Amino acid sequence: MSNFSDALAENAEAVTQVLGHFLVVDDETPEKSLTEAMRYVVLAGGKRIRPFLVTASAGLFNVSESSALRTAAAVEMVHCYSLVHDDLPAMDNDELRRGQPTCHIKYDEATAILAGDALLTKAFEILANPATHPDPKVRCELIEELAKAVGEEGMVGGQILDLLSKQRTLDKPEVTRLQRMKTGELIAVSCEAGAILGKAPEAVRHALRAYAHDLGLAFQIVDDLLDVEGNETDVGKKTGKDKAAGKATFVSLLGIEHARERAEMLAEQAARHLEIFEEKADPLRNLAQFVVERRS
Ligand code: GRG
Repeated sequence: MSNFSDALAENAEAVTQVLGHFLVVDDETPEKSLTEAMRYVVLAGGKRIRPFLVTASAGLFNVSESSALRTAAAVEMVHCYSLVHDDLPAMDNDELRRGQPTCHIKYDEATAILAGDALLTKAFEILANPATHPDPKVRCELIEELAKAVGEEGMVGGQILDLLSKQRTLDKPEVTRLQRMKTGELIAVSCEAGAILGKAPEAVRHALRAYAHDLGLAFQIVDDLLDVEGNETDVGKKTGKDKAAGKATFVSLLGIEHARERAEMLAEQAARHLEIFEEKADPLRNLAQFVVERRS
């Protein structure tokens, strides 16, 4: 796994550089505190799993490095926006994220809301720019698919279901649907982005979607396990929250042991969808293994 960790770290570094390049603080402007907050959020580390999915899937289709990294940076901006808004007092009210104070604690609530808004819109600005891909149809498709993945049918819809779940205990199909929307759809579009950039045929995209579907669920089950078994220092955020909030999770529904088995089974199943790509898909196979072995 150490070779994979190096590959993940190398990709994270490349994406971080691109993110930094998109967010330049202009000391001459009074609105510079907004850009500072955006930089604080996106340059704070994180595993950069979604950007890795974009560049690894783009690698299957000989997409240019610049197209892949710009798209990866856009996806990471959307992910970071969701973390900032999720941490707000009106949502999860968290003070720690990626091992440092959340955006509203470091700055203030209004700045955190605006930094999240500006990261979301910046992501679409990047995707719409011809430097991301010369073909406008490809850019439109990226924009459409990302918008669907993170809007009411995807992440934001999943977030409202999550907030509502505090009022009523959900069953397994309901938790699965919620998590698929809340975290799975962004993971899926990250995988599909490489195929969109590479104008890949539908059969190939179908295989990537199937991989992403299983990977997303495995990722969420491990997230639930980390909330129970992990500690704040390793995980970089408060743990034990799901139980305290009385929320149904894969762990509360399946138990720790079965939840871990399910995550491992899903990661293996995810890897099997990649057979058509042969060894070219090894980075995606390794990522599936990493997702179930992660400790943060
Ligand atoms: C507020 C619009 C809105 C959406 C929030 C995704 C989400 C919906 C909230 C994030 C809160 C959370 C802990 C979700 C569980 C899964 C998840 C997305 C974990 C964080 O992702 P990682 O582990 O984080 O990839 P890093 O920091 O490594 O990028």
